Amino acid sequence: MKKTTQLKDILSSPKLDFLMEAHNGLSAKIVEEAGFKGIWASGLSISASMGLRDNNEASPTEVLDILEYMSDATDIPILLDGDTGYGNFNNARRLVKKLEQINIAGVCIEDKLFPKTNSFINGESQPLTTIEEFSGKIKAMKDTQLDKDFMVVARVEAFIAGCGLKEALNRAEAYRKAGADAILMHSKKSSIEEIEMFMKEWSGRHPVVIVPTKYYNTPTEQFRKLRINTVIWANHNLRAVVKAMQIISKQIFQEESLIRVENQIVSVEEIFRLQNAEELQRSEKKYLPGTTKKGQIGEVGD
Ligand code: SPV
Ligand code: MG
Repeated sequence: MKKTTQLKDILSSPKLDFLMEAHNGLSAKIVEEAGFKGIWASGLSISASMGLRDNNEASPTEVLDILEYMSDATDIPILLDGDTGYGNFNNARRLVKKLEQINIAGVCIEDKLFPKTNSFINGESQPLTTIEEFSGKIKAMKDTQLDKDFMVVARVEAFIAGCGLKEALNRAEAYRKAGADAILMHSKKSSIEEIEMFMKEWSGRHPVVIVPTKYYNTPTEQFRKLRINTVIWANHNLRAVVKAMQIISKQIFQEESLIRVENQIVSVEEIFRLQNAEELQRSEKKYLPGTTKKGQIGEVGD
């Protein structure tokens, strides 16, 4: 099945599904191997892994380069966190064109201003764009896609900006009418109360995606009860890897030795496996006969 169709199934099926964050080719592969049906290419994680802030400091081209590695490394669909679409409708529709070329299944855009700020920073200064401007952007993106199953998800930042339920509902409805394939309703509350209020009023009129980073204490069963379609675990691989690297760097620095470290980390062979090094060895036998003798190019593990 095409990646776009797979993502469409994830987003629109009434059964709760999950997207897991990845930020490069390796983490994308790890997400796929863990069993997830789809990947969230997080703006926060991709920018952080570049050593940049989540303020559109990375150019669209730089993000597209990372996405291409992620797409090539995996067979499951990727939903890009496309921030605001990197500008107005014109930038956003060009983004769709480029994403389709590298087999990215969909993009989520948020109704803020370019350059964006991460939703969990400076809550008071998260200016929203107008409903009209954002609706035009969604329409332009949907009109541009060549594959009918390419997904455009509209992210409502009304709660993040401190606007109430009425504004959140108005915006979600306008974006649904503009052609968005799903609504991502974001909240930075530590409880699910805003999402719960929204879901009650929304009453299943279009698929809903949530990002429970701040209300992580909510049992998943509650998401099912509220009839949420998709949950994004948005930044947990980045945070896991930061913790692991901080611990190991500190330990090696302090101990000036690898003796106690080796059994805390994966083997070099595991890295080769993730890189599919074995495939290259097999291909060399087929395409470069007589050149895989010990000591020559193509030997893995020496
Ligand atoms: C991201 O992962 O970059 C997101 C989700 O946009 S959040 O950071 O939770 O707003
Ligand atoms: Mg983001």
